[in-house]
Formats: sequence, C-alpha cells, structure tokens
Amino acid sequence: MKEIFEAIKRSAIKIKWLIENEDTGYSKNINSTGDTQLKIDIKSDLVIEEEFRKISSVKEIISEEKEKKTAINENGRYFVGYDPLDGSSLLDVDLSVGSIFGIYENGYSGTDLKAVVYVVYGPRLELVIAHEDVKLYKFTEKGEFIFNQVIKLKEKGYLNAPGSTQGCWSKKHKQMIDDIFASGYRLRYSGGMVPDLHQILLKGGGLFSYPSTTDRPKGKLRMIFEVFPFAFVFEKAGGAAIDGKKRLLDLSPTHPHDTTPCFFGSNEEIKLVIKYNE
Ligand code: AHM
Ligand code: MG
Repeated sequence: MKEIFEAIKRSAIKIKWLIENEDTGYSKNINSTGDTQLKIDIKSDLVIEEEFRKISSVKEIISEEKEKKTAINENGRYFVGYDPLDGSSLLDVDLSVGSIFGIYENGYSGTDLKAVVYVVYGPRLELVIAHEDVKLYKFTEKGEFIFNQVIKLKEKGYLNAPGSTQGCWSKKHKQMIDDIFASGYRLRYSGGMVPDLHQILLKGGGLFSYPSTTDRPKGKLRMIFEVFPFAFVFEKAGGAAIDGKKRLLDLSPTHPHDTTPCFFGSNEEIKLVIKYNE
C-alpha cells in the first residue's frame, strides 16, 4: 500500500506541473461518459499509469478517462480506480481541481475499497490519505508532502453544496435544499467535487449532494472513481455517505462507468436526507 501512496505523490507533483504549464484546451477525443477530453486529462492519465507501472503491488487500473480496465502486474494485489483530473473544465477559469484514487482489493465494489487518496491542486498542493483514519498532507518548499492534521468531521456542519441543475431536481429534493438553507446553512459549490468536499471535510461538516435528476436519473458521479472513494473518506472521518436511502459503500457497479445519486455529509445532515427520502 505504501508504494501506491508514494506513486500517487509522484504523480501529483507531475500533474501540478502540467496544470501550471500545459495547454488547457480540448483534444479531439471523447471519453466513456461522453465528455470531450482536455489534452491535460489525457496527459494526467498517462502520468498516473506510468507511475503505477513502476510498482509491483498494482494488479489492474481503471481510469475515468479509459474505456476499459488495464492490466498492470499479474501478481499485484490491488485494483486502482481513479479520476486523473476531476473538475478539469474548471481549469480555464483557474479554480481548484483534483485527482481521486480508490485502492480496491478483489474487485470494484464499495466493500472492496481498502484505502483512498485524493489530491487538491489549489493555490497549494494538498493530499489526503484515508486508510485507518483520514490524514491531510501539504506539499512544502522541501519538495515533499508533510503531515498536517487528522481530518475529523463534527456531528453537524454549516455548509451546503447542492449539485446539478435546480430545474432538474425533484420537488422533494428542492424542498430539502430550501429547508437546509432556511435553517442557516451557507452555499458553497464550485463545481469541482474534490475542492467542494475538501472544504466540507476541513470546515467540520455540511452536506454535498448530487441527486437523481430528470436529465440524469442515476446521477452524474461515477461509483468507482468518485463516489466510493469519497464515501470511504467521509465514513473514516466520522461522517456518512448514502444514495438517498442506502449506504453508498454497499453498492456494486455492473459497468466501470456506472453512476449513482450521492449524498456526503456529517451525521446530522445525512439523517436529514434519510428523513426526506422516507
Ligand atoms: P468531471 O469528472 O467530468 O470533471 O465531472 C465531475 C464534476 C464534479 O467534480 C462535480 O461535483 C460535478 O461534476 C459538477 O457537476 P454539475 O456542474 O452538474 O453540478
Ligand atoms: Mg470526475
């Protein structure tokens, strides 16, 4: 596991360099979810694959930017599902983006997840490892990631990050979001799930939602690369993550790019989501 964390740290430093120096324009390729890939999405994906090819413990990888699973090392133990550059459409306006890595064993169900790493490319380079607990590391002038703090959610927060288009929400979801704001929560939504969830985690709690909508009944966010990893982080940090009713980590994808509605939060907010979905 340690060598996977180290490979991710090396990738993060290289991707940060790409973000600061490379073209953020579109390529001619379309990925499995139908998004036109940015040149930098493709380059970041290659950087990560290259680093994983240097180590022995990775058996297979599957990336948001790849259609199929890629075999790495037959004798490896772990399966890594990753989103090389999440929120990359925010790069042209210079907002924070991230990379997400789920480290699985045996397969890609929520219960196969053994550890998670996510990277935030913001004004600073930060990296979070969720294993036994959730630890934040900051990249320093020494050229390495230094431990900063253990991340622990409070029982209740004050931030609300409601995803998707309001016009496509169900009445029930709109009512819940309106009620949350009416009870004093503040809106925080950049459109990048990594910085949006990182903010909720570091400010003690709140709710991030990407519900079932009329245009996307199964939500937008992908189980293997986005949803399971953050569900794992939120649970390890003392919060919870559900699809509206069920625990997200109890779900299993039937296809690598399957999506699900998702709600991540501290315990009080998740109790509220359950109440509205009864
Ligand atoms: P991407 O993987 O194509 O970048 O899409 C994922 C992003 C998430 O980071 C973010 O939470 C979500 O899409 C925002 O979607 P919306 O603009 O529909 O709220
Ligand atoms: Mg993504």
